[in-house]
Amino acid sequence: MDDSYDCRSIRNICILAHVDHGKTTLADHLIASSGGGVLHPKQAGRLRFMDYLDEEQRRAITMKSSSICLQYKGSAINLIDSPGHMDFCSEVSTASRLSDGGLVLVDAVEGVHIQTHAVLRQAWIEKLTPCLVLNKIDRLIVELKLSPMEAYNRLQRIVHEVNSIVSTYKSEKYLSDVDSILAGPAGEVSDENQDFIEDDEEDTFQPQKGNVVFACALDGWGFGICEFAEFYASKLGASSSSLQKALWGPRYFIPKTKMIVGKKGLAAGSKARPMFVQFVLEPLWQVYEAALDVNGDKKILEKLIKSFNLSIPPRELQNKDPKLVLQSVMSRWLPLADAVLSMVIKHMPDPIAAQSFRVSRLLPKREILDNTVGDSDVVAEAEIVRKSVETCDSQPESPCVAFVSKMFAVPIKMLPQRGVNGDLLNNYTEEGGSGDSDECFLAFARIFSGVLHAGQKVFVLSALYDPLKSGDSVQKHIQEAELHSLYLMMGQGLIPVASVRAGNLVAIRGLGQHILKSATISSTKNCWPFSSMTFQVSPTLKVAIEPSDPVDMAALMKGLRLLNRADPFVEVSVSARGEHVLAAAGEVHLERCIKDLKERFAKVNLEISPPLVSFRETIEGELSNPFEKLKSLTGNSNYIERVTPNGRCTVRVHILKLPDALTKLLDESSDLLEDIIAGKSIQVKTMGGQDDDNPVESLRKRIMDAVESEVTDGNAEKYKLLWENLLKRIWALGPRQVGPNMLLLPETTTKETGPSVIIRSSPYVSERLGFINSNELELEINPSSTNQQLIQESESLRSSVLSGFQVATSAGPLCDEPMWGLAFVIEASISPFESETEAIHQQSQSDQYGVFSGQVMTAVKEACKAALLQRNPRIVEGMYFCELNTPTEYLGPMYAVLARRRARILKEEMQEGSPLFTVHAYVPVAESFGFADELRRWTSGASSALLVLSHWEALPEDPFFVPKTEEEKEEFGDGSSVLQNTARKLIDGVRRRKGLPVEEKVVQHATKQRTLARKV
Ligand SMILES: Nc1nc2c(ncn2[C@@H]2O[C@H](COP(=O)(O)OP(=O)(O)OP(=O)(O)O)[C@@H](O)[C@H]2O)c(=O)[nH]1
Ligand SMILES: [Mg+2]
Repeated sequence: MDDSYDCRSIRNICILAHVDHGKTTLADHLIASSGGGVLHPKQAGRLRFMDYLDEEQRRAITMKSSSICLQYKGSAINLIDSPGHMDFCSEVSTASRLSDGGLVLVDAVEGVHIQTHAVLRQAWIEKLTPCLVLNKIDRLIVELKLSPMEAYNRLQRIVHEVNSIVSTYKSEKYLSDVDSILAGPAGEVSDENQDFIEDDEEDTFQPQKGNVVFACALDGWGFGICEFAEFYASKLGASSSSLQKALWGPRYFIPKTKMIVGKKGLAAGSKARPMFVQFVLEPLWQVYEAALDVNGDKKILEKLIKSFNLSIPPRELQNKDPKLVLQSVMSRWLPLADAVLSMVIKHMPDPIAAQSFRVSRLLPKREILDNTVGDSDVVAEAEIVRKSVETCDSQPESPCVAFVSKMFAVPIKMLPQRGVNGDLLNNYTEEGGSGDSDECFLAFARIFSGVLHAGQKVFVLSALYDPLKSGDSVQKHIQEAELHSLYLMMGQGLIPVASVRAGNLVAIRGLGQHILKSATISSTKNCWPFSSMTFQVSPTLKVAIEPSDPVDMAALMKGLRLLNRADPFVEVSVSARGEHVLAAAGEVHLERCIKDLKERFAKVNLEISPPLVSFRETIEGELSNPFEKLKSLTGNSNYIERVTPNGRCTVRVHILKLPDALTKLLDESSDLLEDIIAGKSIQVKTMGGQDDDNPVESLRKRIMDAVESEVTDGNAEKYKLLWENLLKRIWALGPRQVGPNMLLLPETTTKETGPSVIIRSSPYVSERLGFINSNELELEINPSSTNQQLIQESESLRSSVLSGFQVATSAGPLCDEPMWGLAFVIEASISPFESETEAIHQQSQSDQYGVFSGQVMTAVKEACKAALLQRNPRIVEGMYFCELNTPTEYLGPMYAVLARRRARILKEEMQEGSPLFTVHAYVPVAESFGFADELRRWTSGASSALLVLSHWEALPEDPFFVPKTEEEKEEFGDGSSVLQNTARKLIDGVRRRKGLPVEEKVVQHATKQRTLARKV
């Protein structure tokens, strides 16, 4: 083993940015500068080396993250280029998990965009150390023709905006990226308060500290403030460190006194420009003018070449194309790779420093409160493993731990033909089971501790593995595997290596059968799995797929299996109706998946259904006075009643719409809620760093805030009290235990009528969330009844009530879609048998109506569904937040496209200093398919749109409003006389797709309805 191994000289970094801001172009220059003949400097910026897939080159966007190992001045830099397109945002998660630092790029002309928010957030979540690269500075000069002063203001604004975004993440102010965008442009700064911005010590990105580079990746130049500070130090007679502080912000140079002063030090009416403008931007602008302007003063170039002693071949200087001349001068004067890589080495941590900082995110400390499980040896060893991850221990004898952030498929013929020792390999031999495929699966991984060897036997731990538990339930989360070979990644190229030490990235072959998407690899069983990665969105675009020729079904299924493994984000499932459903992040992603399926994995022709859009069902919100509705919930009227066929159980259901903010909160916190409800955070507590806050407490506070956000009138106090009472009665959430619907217990004061007994439970969820503390909990369940047998029976029926609620909330009455934002108070009371004989008779009854527990479940389900129908049902649809950039002349066609898609415009704004208009809008998911294409067609490709899933929104329309409509009219109505009922159309669409009867409903009285069913 190489003894000169120096972990301190390694940097693991990724490039993150909005789509098209120049990541892959920047990567080209970094690769070219590291030599080794991988990429000739002449091709840098044009080849887009890391976009090696055909589809990436064709579309000119990156679709996956891939890594390359670079050498720079004695350091080894593992660089990961990530995609910026929303559809591939999962690749940003996988890239940032394996990196310690993130180069965040922002296009100086376009400024901060949706994905900029998203990548900053990802970097924050994964505890990366970020540095900023303001790219495409050339566009400010050549395209926008800004003056140096205007350019400075713009750059300063971008830096400020990026800083504000990071600070909102620090303060955890926003739940989602869309929230933070909607909160308004953080960077709105007027000239007067620019002094204020400059001096904020808390800012993450500060050019004067050296973690911001100004660049033009296309032409290969870039610089940080320090490059200029050093150059001017001797000229201005100041130290380079004091210059470095002065070259950004409102600092001015007074030539007479050779003093640097702030704004106050300027004489009144002084025309002095900030030093950054005077000493950095103006010379740049001069060089550009000299080179590109036909009448430009060519002497300036000569002077520059001389004073910086640049060696430029005369052939290049005499080139007829002024752009090429400029490029060869600029890239030698301010070489991009030097500026960026020296910043990386100086400001980004090596693996040892990084892992000690990131360990609280990667492997949170587990505090075992329950001493009855596991034994102390296991705990002690797991702690040793954690320590060695924390210190990035690369000794061969220390435990070996690696994390696989994704699996990727490589055609077998692309694998290296020769092994580490130059021996010829037969690549087709192993991979047990998948020998019939031409694809080989490699794991994209990072070693966090110890040394990984080819041929080593390791344990593969899934995220659910718990070293303290044994038995079958845990066995399925741990597997043994033998690593076949290890490769260093050079973009597409793979170099076989015998072993890899902690702190490095590696591609591993031999885990294809063991890992689906991500996993922890460890040399010991006594290791906790790494915490799961977070993804910005979930795959929402679903289609059903079938082979054109039914004979190919087996090939399709195998193809889907391979695709599911090869793409970290795709979801493959089989629907209740037996269709194979593929869920992708968006249209571009879906298109690539289908192409991969057809050409690589299944190799058969496929039929793709139109997108399957999901909806939610709810009731009309209480617009005017939520308080009144809330009161009625506790009253004795306004309920739906269902009785079991055997007459022994009466179910009464009250329904209430939750405040929107609460629904949103419950929906977005589902992961946390799942842990809390499963009791995880009680047994296993995370410690250290920012995780110190008690998550339960902060969630509880946010729930209260969400509830209070709804009231505006004078009843606030009463309303709050009522809610406090309700929040103490949460028995369960649904569907699937964590959804945004609540099952509330009847009030404790609710009395049984006669000898019957109400099925009650403890308010389990309230208890977990801490709305009710354990001594309050000792409520006497069913105090009034003395019939022990009946009480026992009621206890055994609890799960029936729960399942009834879960089933009802997972498929509502409108079109079998999940319910949304509803609370149900379910009062199910059972009465005793009237006589002994009846009890005996029960056996035969159970034959007639099914078992009693089943009857109760059905009654609860039916009552919940009926309650929804009775109370002004509404359909809820998913909304995309859409950001469009359009040149002014195409505004007309753009608005036309938006109008056809039922879009709601939120903001329209001219981008300062550019001919582009930025429009923010909400577009319903149901209307979004083909949106980007249509927009491109109508605006000749000038307008671009990015969609992010934003929120759920109820259509205000009553789906049953139109009393009698012929179906044709609904479908093809001209919209002149009969108003198109969109809600109804959506519901019928889903019902038809699901094969449910499409009904003509006439609601005459809220409680009475007539149903004319007609099968379509
Ligand atoms: N004018 C100018 N154009 C640039 C600069 N850097 C990149 N570009 C252009 O911007 C476009 C996008 O560049 P890419 O490097 O593919 O962008 P990306 O960020 O990798 O894009 P995705 O990976 O798809 O998110 C290309 O046409 C580049 O030539 C620059 O500094 N100035
Ligand atoms: Mg790219």
